[in-house]
Amino acid sequence: MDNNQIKELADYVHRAEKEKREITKITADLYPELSIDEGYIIQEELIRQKIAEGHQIIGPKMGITSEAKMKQMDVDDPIYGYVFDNMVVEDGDSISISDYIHPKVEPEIGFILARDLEGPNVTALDVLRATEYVFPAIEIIDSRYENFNFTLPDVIADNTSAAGAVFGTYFRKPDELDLDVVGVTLSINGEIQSLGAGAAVLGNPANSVARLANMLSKKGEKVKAGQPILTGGVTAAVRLSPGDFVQAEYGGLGNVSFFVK
Ligand code: 0L1
Ligand code: MG
Repeated sequence: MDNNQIKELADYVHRAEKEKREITKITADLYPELSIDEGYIIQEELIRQKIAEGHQIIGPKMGITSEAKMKQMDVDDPIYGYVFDNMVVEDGDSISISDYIHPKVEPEIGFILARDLEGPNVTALDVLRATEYVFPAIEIIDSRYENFNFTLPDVIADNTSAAGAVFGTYFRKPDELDLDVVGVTLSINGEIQSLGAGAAVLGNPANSVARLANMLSKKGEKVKAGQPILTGGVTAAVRLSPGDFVQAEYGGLGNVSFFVK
């Protein structure tokens, strides 16, 4: 893949995001041989384009972190992308469905580190020792591809479907909770739509941060202190509709909610 192709494919996904328009996945016919490494090269170009347009990275996010999703996509590794400043939704605020294509939500456990973590060989214990706070969050995912139909390299190129993040404000030290048994319910208009526990995220969300540090180390990068990190969906994602009141309730880690107009 040459530089022109990288730019064209990043632009293809970026324009779909800006125009809130579904596109056919890259591997359908534009570039069927797209590899995982090339997916990340396109993601990096997409990130460069966003930064050039004045947007800022808020923090990293992990995706495909449940056994079920990994099996479904036949992969051994989770994937990562980035939440940008224009994706952040205040807890309790409203979003407009017209700002998205076909959004879904998933409750996640967030981390903020007190110090940078650099792989390889970072463990969950290293993560817990380096963690300042954990907090509740909801991620809004909105694949730019038709019907969320993609291969792993496609979704990596599309910044792992990142579209929104609602960061809760209930902060806890990691030793105040057993993160693997923190229960979460995701309700829409008061009815539970999906539920799970922290262990759904690679056994423990701290493992997700460790995997992120180890994957980033291959590019000479690290997980930075102070950035909110989304560790991956604790439950299955649920599709949004106008009029929805979305609430994630966590055992011992507070609530996060927002409205859909
Ligand atoms: O955050 C996630 O787990 C989403 C990763 C991409 C897969 C999807 O869009 O369903
Ligand atoms: Mg997610």
